[in-house]
Amino acid sequence: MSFSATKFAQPLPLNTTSPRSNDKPTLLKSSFIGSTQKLRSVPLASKSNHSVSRRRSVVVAVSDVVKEKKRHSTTNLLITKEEGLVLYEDMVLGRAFEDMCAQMYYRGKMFGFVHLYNGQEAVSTGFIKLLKKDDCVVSTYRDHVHALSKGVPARAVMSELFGKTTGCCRGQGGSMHMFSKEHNVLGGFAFIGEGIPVATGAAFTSKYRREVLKEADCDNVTLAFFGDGTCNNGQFFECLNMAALWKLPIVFVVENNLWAIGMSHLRATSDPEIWKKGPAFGMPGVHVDGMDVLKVREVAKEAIGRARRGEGPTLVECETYRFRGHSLADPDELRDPAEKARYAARDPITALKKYLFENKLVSEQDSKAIDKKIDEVVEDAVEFADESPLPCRSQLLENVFADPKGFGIGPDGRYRCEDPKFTEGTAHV
Ligand SMILES: Cc1ncc(C[n+]2csc(CCOP(=O)(O)OP(=O)(O)O)c2C)c(N)n1
Ligand SMILES: [Mg+2]
Repeated sequence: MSFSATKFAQPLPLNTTSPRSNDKPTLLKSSFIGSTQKLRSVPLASKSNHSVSRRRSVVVAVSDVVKEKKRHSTTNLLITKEEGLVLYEDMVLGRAFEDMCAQMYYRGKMFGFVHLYNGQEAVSTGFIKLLKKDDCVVSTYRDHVHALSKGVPARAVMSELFGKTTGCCRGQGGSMHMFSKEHNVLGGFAFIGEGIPVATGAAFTSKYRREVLKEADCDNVTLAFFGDGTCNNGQFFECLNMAALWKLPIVFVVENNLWAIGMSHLRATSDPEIWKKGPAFGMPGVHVDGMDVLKVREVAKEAIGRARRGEGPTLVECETYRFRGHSLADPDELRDPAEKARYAARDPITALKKYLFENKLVSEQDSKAIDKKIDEVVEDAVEFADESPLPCRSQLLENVFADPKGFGIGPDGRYRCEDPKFTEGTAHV
């Protein structure tokens, strides 16, 4: 099975023409992202057009990928018990960790903006749990759970949020800047789209090592996670172009949660079906139900496999939803309660649990044991973070490139911050 096989149908007609003034937009009935709004589209180009058929060959409907997999499977199951337990544990960790963050934030333990991932767990788990240690992950400001899925310990993530020296960035990054060289988490990024070129560069590094430096065993893959709002940013298009041009081992994972802060995706984007932008650059574009970890995982397997085999990048649009406001400072009053309720009913953790129980892969006892273990992990992370020391004041000057006032490393090799003017007019440190 491959994304490039022509037998897979596309979910909606591929829009290959630009709107002409006399072309009346047509309304396409679509269940796209569960919205009640209808998508606007333009008339299709002629079917005989060569480039249209070439592009169509790289577009896949995920439901067909999953059906195909089921057809070839003797057990009809998409996962083993062991795999099911790993997925469930990772998703429960993500949810419990974020719920605890909310509590700690409101108790004043964290500073700055904190963006939670509740509702989107199937995307992080479905993709990242398939990675090898040397593979890279690049995230956004909604990054705690990506870091956890990639193996950064809960203690290190919580301490980072508390601004403590034991955090994965020694307390200097905070919520939006999770980074771990050891785990190849190349950062959370506060500016939207900023991580995409970093991820493209990481993928370029893998290819360079394999093809130029002749490191034959270097088959590392990079996953770039970002949101729907970010797909209207130029860096997204520039990187799709470079990745396709150089056949880089990267997967662009769009977490389409329908909203960019308070801006609806359908209002902000000329063509809201983001997956279509892959074929426009000559790479497969896939749309998947991001509330279903098993579907995400099937698509992720194929996309990561393609990248690892040197077949190039894939764009995957995961239809998902965030269960909380944009950040913990957002009262979340803009979104329609009915929309929220509709997605709450599709909670990805509840859905996985149902699948595991119905197929007798996991017992209620197994799942309760995992819930208890995760509660302990999260409690322990909070205690650890709370008891950890704050960084010393001089740490502020570390990793600062420019040193216009003569601060920084002194002749004795130590950091200097003794000038009293340093803190004048700024926060007390
Ligand atoms: C370059 C840049 N422009 C604007 C912002 C302000 N901003 C912060 S979050 C956000 C919305 C992003 O939405 P989306 O990509 O859908 O991600 P989500 O928050 O839904 O995960 C914007 C515009 C920013 N952080 N960076
Ligand atoms: Mg969004």
